[in-house]
Amino acid sequence: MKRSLMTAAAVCALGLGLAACAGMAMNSEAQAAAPEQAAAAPAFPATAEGATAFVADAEARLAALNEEAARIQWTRATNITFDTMWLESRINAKYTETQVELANGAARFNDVQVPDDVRRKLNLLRLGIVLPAPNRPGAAAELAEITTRLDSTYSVGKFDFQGRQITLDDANILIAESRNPEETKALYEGWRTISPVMAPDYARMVEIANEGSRELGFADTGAMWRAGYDMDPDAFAAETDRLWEQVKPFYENLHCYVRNRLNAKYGDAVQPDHGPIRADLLGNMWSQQWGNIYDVVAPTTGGESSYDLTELLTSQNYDANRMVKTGENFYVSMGLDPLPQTFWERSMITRPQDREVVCHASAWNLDNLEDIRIKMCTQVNGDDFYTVHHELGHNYYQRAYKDQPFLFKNGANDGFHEAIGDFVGLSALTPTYLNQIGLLQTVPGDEEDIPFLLKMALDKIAFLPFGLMVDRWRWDVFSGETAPAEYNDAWSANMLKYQGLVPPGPRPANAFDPGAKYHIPGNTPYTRYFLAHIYQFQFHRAACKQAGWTGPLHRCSIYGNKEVGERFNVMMEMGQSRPWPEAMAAFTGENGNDASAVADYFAPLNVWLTEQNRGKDCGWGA
Ligand code: X8Z
Ligand code: ZN
Repeated sequence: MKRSLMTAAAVCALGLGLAACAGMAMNSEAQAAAPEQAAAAPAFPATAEGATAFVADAEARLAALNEEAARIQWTRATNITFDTMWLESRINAKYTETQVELANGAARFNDVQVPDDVRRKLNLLRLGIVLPAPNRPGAAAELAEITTRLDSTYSVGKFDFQGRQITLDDANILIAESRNPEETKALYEGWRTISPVMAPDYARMVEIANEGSRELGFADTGAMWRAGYDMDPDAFAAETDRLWEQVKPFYENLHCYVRNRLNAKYGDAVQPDHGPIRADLLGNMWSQQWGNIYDVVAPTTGGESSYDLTELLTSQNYDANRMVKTGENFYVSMGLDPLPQTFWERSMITRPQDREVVCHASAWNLDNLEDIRIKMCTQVNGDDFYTVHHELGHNYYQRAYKDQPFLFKNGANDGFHEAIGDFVGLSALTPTYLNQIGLLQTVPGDEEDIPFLLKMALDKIAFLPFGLMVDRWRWDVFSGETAPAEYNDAWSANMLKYQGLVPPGPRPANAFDPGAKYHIPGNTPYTRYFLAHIYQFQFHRAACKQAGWTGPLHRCSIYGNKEVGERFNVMMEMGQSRPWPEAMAAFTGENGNDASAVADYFAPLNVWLTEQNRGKDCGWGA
């Protein structure tokens, strides 16, 4: 959820952001900034009572402004015009100015002894801004104009493909289905023609946000983002390295296997059997999930998969609304309340034909109470079946913590927010569940375990290095390590380093490939998804244990399990009121990040992949 620039309204759109936050002590630079800001703060004495009153006032002001901002943001995201962009820039500038004023005001209480919850809220005021503006006239307005323009430019992007103008939705389907490398190359390169225009705006945005971050006592905006995890920012970065080292051998195994199968299909001229993989051959515009090319890499010996989720959905005439209803039904089966009627009246579930919208899926709470909605350009396919569960996870989390005070209405950390729906999705993709809801006629036997796990790994394991590399690029951009002239080369270097991928051909001199991935122009921090890809397996393993499941984890479904639902809801209701390890412990009994659950889930596949790769030269030498 964002609440920086933006408000707490949407998770995933525009980098909402109280996501960051935590019980960090103020550092000395922040304390030094306090005296000059004190004059701007209202007259709350520097006492415990003064701090409590200051926080109550801040929460009331932010809550009111947040709802107004959310409704304007929704209006712009579901109808992009000159006027809605104008309105959004204006309210976002006002919101950012208020957030910065309050963050600076909070610093007055750095040396005051205050109750724990008040200290946490004072810290959250400072850490909950995704892109702060500096405190000089015009800065917040300039920043807001740029961010609205970047997000809108991405969202209206179209390019020419085989003689017609296509949207990203069209391109996503084509790149998923095409097995012609010339076509996939044209799609990959075509979509990236929408982003060079963004590069100057992006560089300017980095300058302004860094100026704002420094005024709040951070070295740069990336350092501010890393501070939101209830631990020292450097320790957090090291923690992501540690998790990556834990899962990297799985990824290298998968990479090696997929590369060999692509080589067998396309030949050495298109995909050599060594070195990096050509990014456009993986069935996804950003090569972030590879499940769409399951048919190309399916096992040639042993079991075969007897179904394809997209085919099941289309053959049973599912439409977008029915997919969302099906998603809701899963949450209801866990004992959670049905979605309110207003969800159905106010959500945007398919792409409107008469106007420009932000199609990238997001979940919103407009009034911080019950006005929850999703905004998706849903298509009837397996990917969007999963995304529906993902988005509803955000909505169910938002509703669960709605009775918390305003500053605690957020995920335990931003990775939690992304992991709720993914955790539910892990059960919703099991053949057992698909059979229970009548989509699949027969539950396959264990001969289909490897095909199933391979399909899952193509999405979940393939995602991990992408989940890491996006913010590794941004952290370097914000720190100045990567200058604007190096933006694109640094992006390609990260693709190679983390994912072992290369673009299908040389990139043009003016390329700005990062801008062709929503979360860059949308300013949504991305490490949250890397974390979510660990947390969802921790949640799943714990839930299956609670359910008394003793079989393999990939066959476990918690559909219909109200006890698990109740315990899960206890964690969700906590919102951001406590440091995230306490929320993790409340549901799983574990109090840290632990990639061993990923290893447990995929263990049989990893053995199988190791066998398949025997004698092969794995890795890509970068
Ligand atoms: O952006 C999303 C969600 C909305 S929070 C659709 N995801 C990331 C992406 O699409 O890049 C979910 C998986 C990763
Ligand atoms: Zn999400």
